[in-house]
Amino acid sequence: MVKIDFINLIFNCFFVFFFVDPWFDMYLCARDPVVLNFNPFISLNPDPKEAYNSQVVRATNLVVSSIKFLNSLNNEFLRPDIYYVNPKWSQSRLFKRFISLLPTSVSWYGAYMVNAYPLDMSQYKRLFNSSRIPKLNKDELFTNEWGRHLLVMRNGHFYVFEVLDPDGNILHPSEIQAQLIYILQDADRLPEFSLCYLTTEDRNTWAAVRQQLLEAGNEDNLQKIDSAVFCLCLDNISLKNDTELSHCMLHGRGFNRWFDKSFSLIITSDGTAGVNFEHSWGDGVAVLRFVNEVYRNSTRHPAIVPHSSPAALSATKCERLEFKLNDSIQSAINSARMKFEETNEKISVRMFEFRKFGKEFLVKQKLSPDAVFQLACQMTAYRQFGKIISSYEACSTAAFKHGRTETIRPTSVLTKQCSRAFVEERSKHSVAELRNMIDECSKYHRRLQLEAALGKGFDRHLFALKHLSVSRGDPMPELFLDSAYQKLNHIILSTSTLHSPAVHLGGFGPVVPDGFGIGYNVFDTWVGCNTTGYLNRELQEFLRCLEYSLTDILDVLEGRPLV
Ligand code: BUJ
Repeated sequence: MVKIDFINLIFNCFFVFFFVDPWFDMYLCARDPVVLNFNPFISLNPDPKEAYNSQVVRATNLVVSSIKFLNSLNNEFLRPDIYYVNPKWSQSRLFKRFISLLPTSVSWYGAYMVNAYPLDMSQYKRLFNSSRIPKLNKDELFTNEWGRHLLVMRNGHFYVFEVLDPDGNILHPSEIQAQLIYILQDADRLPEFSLCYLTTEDRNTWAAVRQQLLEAGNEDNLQKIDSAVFCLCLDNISLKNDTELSHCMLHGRGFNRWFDKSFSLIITSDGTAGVNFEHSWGDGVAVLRFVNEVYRNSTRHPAIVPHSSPAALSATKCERLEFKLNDSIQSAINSARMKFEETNEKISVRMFEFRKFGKEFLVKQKLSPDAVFQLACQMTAYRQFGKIISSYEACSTAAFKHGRTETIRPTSVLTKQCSRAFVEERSKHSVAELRNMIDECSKYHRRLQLEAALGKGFDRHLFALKHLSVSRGDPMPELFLDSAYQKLNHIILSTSTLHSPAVHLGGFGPVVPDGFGIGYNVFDTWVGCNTTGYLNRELQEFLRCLEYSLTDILDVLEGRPLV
C-alpha cells in the first residue's frame, strides 16, 4: 500500500512538471470551433436591487468590480483559493489572523495544520488581457499584462477605451458609464461584415483568414482585441426565459462575441449578465471565483447608482475599430456566418427542474447529493438506451500545482446493478435491497470523487501514458486502439456542476454529436439541469426518463416499493 502511494506521489510530481503542456496542447491542437465545442458559460443572478439591472448601470458596475478584481490580482492582494476541510474553524477570524502573522514561506504549513489547503492559482495569470490566437494546427495563448483598455462589442462593432491609467487607477465610474452610453448610441446598426463570425470557425480556417487580416493591414486592431483586459458584449436583446438565456450566453448570434477572448462579460438589454469563457487557459474554478467576487462587489458596493449622471464625454477617448476587409476576407466572413447559423439551428437547449427533493433531504438520508444525481443519470441512460454509456463528471485538481481537472467516471458495476434493478427488475428486489444499492452507489461515488481530486483517477494517467508514447514515436500501444478505450472516450453524458449564490445558470455543449452537455446543481430543495444536445428528441427523452429515475429514487428513499 505504502509502495503504491509512493509510486502515485512520484507519478503526480512527474505529471506536474512534465505534463502541464500536453493538457494545454489537447485544447490548443483541437481544430473544432471553440464555440459550442469548448467554451462554457456561467450566468449571474440579477442584482437584488431591481433598478440596478438596467444595461448601462449593471455593465458599469460589473466592469468596475472586474477591474478591481484585476487590480487585487496584479497587486497580490487577492485572498488565496483555499479548500477548507473544516470551514467553521479555518474561516474564523482567529485562523485568518494566525495565518496573516505567519511568514509566506511557512503559511502553507499553518493552513495544513488546520486542514485548510491552498489551491493552485496559476491559471489566473491568463484571466485578463488574454486571447487564444488561431494558428495552423496548434493555437497559441497570448497575454499582454500591460493592456489597459477594455474591448466593448455592440451590434458587431468593436470599441476600445482605457479603463486603467498607467498607475493602475480605474477610470472614474461616471466616465465608464459615459463611454458605454456613447457606444450604445454609436453602434446603432449591424456592420455588413462582422469579423466576429471568424472566431466561430474551425481553427485552421480561422488561422488562415487571420493571416490575411494581418496582411491586409489590421495588425493594430487585432493587437487591441487580443490585449484588451477583457471583452464586454452589450447585447441588443431582451431574454424571455432561461432557454433563451442559455442560447445567448453559450453561442449568441455570432456577430457580437470574440470567442477567442479569455472571457467575455455579456450583458443583455434587460441587464442579464453572464460570462462565456475560452477553456484552454483555465477551468471553471478560476472563472467561478471571478464571477463570485464581481457579483458580490458589484451588488454590495456598486460604483454607480441608477440615477448617477454620466461624465461629460470627449468621444475621442473611445476608439471604434475599423477593419480593412478585402473580397477574400469578406467571403470568409460570409462562409463562417453561414456555418455558424447552420450549427446554431441544430443545437437544442433544455432546462430541467425536479422539485420533489434536494440537498437537504439527501443529506438527511446520509447520501451524497452529487452521487444521487449521477446515479439518476445512469439509470436514465440505462432506461433510454438499454445499456450503460460513457459518462464524465468534471473534477478540479487545483489541489496540485498547475492542476487542471480529472474525470470522475460515474459508471460502475454498482451503478449498473442498481440501474438494472430499477429499470429491468422492478418487482424483483425489496425496498430495503434497492435502498441498500443506492447507499452503495453513493459511497462508491464519494470515493471516486475523492480519488479524482487527489490525482488518483485513471483518465489523466492514461492521457499521460498515451502522450509519452506518442512523443517517443512508439507504435501506439494496443490499449489505446482498443474499441473499449474508444468507447470510453466517446462521452455521451458530459456533466459538470457548480454551486454559488452568485450563479443563476451555467452550461456547455455536448462533446460528441450524439451526446448531451449537462450542467446541473442539486440545490437545497430541488434539482436543476441545463442540458444541450444536437439530437433534440433524444435530449427530450433523456429528461423525461430523468424525471422518472429521480421519482423512483425518492419512492425508495421514502420506503415505497417501485410500481
Ligand atoms: O473536465 C474538464 O476538463 C473541463 C470541463 C469540460 N466539460 C464542460 C466538457 C465537462 N469544464 C467544466 O466543467 C466547466 C464548466 C463550467 C460550467 C458549469 C455549469 C454548471 C451548471 C450549474 C447550474 C445549473 C442549474 C440549472 C438550473 C435549471
